[in-house]
Amino acid sequence: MDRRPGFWKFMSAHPPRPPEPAPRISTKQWSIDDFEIGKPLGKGKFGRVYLAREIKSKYVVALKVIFKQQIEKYRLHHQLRREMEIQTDLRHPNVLRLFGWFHDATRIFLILEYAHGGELYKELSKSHRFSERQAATYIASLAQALAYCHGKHVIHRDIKPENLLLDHEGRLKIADFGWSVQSESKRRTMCGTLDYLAPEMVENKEHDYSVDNWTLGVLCYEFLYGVPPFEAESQRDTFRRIMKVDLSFPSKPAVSTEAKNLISQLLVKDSSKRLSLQKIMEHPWIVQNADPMGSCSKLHNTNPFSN
Ligand code: AK3
Repeated sequence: MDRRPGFWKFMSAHPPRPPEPAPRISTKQWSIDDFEIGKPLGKGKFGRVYLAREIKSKYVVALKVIFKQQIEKYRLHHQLRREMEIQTDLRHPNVLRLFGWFHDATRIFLILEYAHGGELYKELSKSHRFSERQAATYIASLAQALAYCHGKHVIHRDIKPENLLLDHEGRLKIADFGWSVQSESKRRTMCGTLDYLAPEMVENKEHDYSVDNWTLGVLCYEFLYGVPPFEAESQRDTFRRIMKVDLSFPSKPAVSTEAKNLISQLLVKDSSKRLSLQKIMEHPWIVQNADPMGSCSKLHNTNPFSN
């Protein structure tokens, strides 16, 4: 019970207030002087990411620094602008927030939600592979985030472990919408790893939302086996393996039949026959293994009464 004087008078005079809106950081003109810069969090494409704190509010963020020279060299202005426009509109617990951006003479700064758990990719290389519970929880979180994005006509197109972050409770956040598009598909030029790309993407054909569903199959496989399914010595061989959907399940590590069933229904050449995001969330392997709270880190199980 609130005992502040005038509280009840206040309550009866006003209808219940709507929930507090998310901080509208993006409306202000920010500059580097508004932030204290902390430790580097990572080295990404075209720049570094730092832990930072907005001085006035003490709000902790991640600040990505991108060099304008690099953007100019690779002619990526439009792509970067598109990322900022797309991501500013996305609000989902499993999508890393982009709060705003600013620039100086040489650099562009992205003000991003800070993911305390860091890169999922590091967790994966540390433990080599995830438990079925962990894998199912991540796939369920990804399916929910992608369902939200697809509902807003956004295709991410670059889902891979390096672009997945974890928050302080081990919940997955999709990051880096640098390759994403809104509604109608656009062709892309190739660079970097092919491992996570669907056949229609490696062939540079028309593609739609279901490229992200394919990638969920690749990730699910990698989470459970520790290596992506079409890995090969050369890019050419990976290309061939993707085109043939040359999929095999090694006998070890032992993976449940249900998990293999889900993977097989996602790594399907005909994009219209891939399991929908809704069906992924209803799949028995997900239903039986995924933590509905979306976190399954060891960090999270600190309650002395659990178990
Ligand atoms: C914790 N790490 C697009 C282009 C060129 C938050 C760059 C943590 C982190 C964290 C981008 C990004 C990113 C999110 C994750 C940053 F379009 N969005 S990077 C590592 N640890 N917490 N964030 N890392 C383009 F021109 F091609 C260059 C981008 N975009 O980098 N976006």
